Amino acid sequence: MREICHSDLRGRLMGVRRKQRNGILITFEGVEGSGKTTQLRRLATLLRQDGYRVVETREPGGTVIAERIREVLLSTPGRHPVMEPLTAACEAHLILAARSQHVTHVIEPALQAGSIVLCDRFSDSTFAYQGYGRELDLAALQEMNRLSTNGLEPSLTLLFDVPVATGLMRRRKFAMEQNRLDHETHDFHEKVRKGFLALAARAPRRVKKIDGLPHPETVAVTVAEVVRAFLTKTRTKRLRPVTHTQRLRLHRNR
Ligand code: ATM
Repeated sequence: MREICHSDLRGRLMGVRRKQRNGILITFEGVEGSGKTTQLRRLATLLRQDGYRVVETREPGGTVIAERIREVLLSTPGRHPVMEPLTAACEAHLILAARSQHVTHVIEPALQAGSIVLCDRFSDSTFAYQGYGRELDLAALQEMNRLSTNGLEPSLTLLFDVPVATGLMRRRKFAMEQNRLDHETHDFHEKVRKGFLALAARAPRRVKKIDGLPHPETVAVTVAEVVRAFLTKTRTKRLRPVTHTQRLRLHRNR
């Protein structure tokens, strides 16, 4: 109880006001090549068929400014020979700056409108990549992250776990999509994977670990089971279903 009062007071001191959120934020996490993006798209289709309003988004990115920050963060030095190396602290600040834009302009409004927001990476990626991978201070990252998210945390996180070697091999098949972080060492990606697993162990109710090795069809079945069970158990009444007319319109626009 004292803990809650303390953080609430700190929130007010930082100018953070708690907002009424009707929707649900579900985040997709994992090392590169874990298959999370494919699964996010499939789940979005499924949930829309179930009648939910769904917003698909990603980090870093999701707004015009955040997408510009993404370009800076992920461009490989080879493409910009005069670009100086990005420091770990600069990388963290850029990611958190992009998150602030994304939370304020996309995620919060969607949650207030009663949507299910499916986000490809969120705070856990910062703790895994910048905390465990780059070895920046985790407590400092958590504090800074709170400022960017206004205290918003996912209701459910799906962590797609694959061995690093498998993930990187899958990524290399799509050489055009290689980004600056893909060129990090195997050891770096191992630290990131360990970070994700440690975060999952610390928050077992929120983070559901899913084996990312089987065929995507098989993984999708597991994802659907986990998410439907979660939605049945939680605040589905607060989610605003899409009306029949809206559904027809959405269908036509696709
Ligand atoms: P995707 O390839 O999943 O879109 O992610 C882009 C990169 O952003 C990913 N790099 N690799 N390889 C991880 C990185 N990233 C962070 O380092 N910290 C973060 O907080 C986020 C959201 C992404």
